[in-house]
Amino acid sequence: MGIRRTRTQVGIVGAGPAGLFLAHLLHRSGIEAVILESRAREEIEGTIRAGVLEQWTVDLMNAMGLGARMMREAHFHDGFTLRFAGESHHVDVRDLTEGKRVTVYAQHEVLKDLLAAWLESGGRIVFGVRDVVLNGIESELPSIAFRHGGEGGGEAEAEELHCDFLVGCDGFHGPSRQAIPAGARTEYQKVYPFGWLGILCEAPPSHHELIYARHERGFALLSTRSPDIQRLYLQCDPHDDIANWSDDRIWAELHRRLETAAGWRLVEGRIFQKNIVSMRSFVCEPMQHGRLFIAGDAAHIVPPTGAKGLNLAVADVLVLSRALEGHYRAGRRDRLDAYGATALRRIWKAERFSWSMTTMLHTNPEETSFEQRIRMAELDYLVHSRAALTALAENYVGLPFD
Ligand code: RFL
Ligand code: PHB
Repeated sequence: MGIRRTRTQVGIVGAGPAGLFLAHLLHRSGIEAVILESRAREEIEGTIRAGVLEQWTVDLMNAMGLGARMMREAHFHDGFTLRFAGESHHVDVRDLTEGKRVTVYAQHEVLKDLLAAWLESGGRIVFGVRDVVLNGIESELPSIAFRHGGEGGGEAEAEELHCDFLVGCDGFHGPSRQAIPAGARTEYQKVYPFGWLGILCEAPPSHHELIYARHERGFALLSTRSPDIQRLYLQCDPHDDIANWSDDRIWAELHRRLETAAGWRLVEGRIFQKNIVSMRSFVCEPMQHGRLFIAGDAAHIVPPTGAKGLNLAVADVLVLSRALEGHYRAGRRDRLDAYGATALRRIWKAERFSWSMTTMLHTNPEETSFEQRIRMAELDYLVHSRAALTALAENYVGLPFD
């Protein structure tokens, strides 16, 4: 069978937050985009990842007309709790940032809303693509070759999507970043010697806001998903096998790390999902090569302690959509040329914040006892200084765009 040749203005690889927000932003500006996604829709909508949205991400979803379900079902918190040395300290984010709030709305719920709206608007998305190859990125005529279909025994179809521009929104393991020649990119990386064990359980909330806890046995985080489902994390060995973690062991560890001198109690419930993720900080520079741009986790990774990854992916594509708009509406190339440099200024600040939250709140077997004392002093200073708390809150809800 021959190759089917199709055409669009912007070809997007990946239907995560970066790819879907970009497609919608372009559509609003009258720019045509096609999304190619390797997974099935059900898999995307069932993958549990991020939970916290920055205030401007919420505002953007509303401005795009995509926020109705979020406004009904999300949890809006005025702040969060920092817990260490058996004591709780409330960080009043709303007060410290002149009214901004912490929104807890799961990433897969955001994706469900964006996918439904994309299909409803008649947008094209191909699920289950394979053998994706980016061609001609240094030329004026780039294209994406891929195969799709054939699952039910039918014949797989080979297609070549010709585009003006290609955008790699295919996450950390996708092929787009690798399409930038190795000699043309620099990768900055830090791998942490710990990971997070995450659980979902059937339980009512133990607290009305998130709790980030530092304990000598390691970090723990209490988050939420719904009035009946809670999300919790605990620091563990990134190479540990989840089979080593019985439900009893997980609860014992969470109780120890989250308990307070004042007798606060964690509510238990049936655990129905558990997994271990490793943690890294990573940035690839530049974020463009010829007619290829990369965005979101394809270009950078943050450890989840600062709740920045999804928000940063959306920030990248907001910058990129404005640059593409400048190109199509006014024939301007300058904003496209500046895309990476503009996005990287925000990215490095989020990298700094995520790294600092991570090092402050985790116990690191590679740190000396001197450094551990410094971490405690850092926390003690933070919760007693309005200036330091303001800086924390400002970063947590999302820095302003400049
Ligand atoms: P994604 O979400 O990884 O999406 C990439 C998509 O590309 C597809 N793909 C391909 N498609 C076609 N062809 C190929 N060859 C392809 N290869 C891959 C994939 O199937 C996928 O659908 O990247 P994107 O869009 O850049 O979004 C990034 C975010 O998903 C990520 O940064 C966040 O989940 C990080 N994160 C958090 N971010 C926050 O803002 N707030 C949080 O509270 C938060 N908590 C978290 C997190 C990440 C976590 N994990 C699991 C690492 C908590 C955790 C535990
Ligand atoms: C989550 O609810 O999944 C979550 C919340 C806060 C974080 C990371 C993840 O910092």
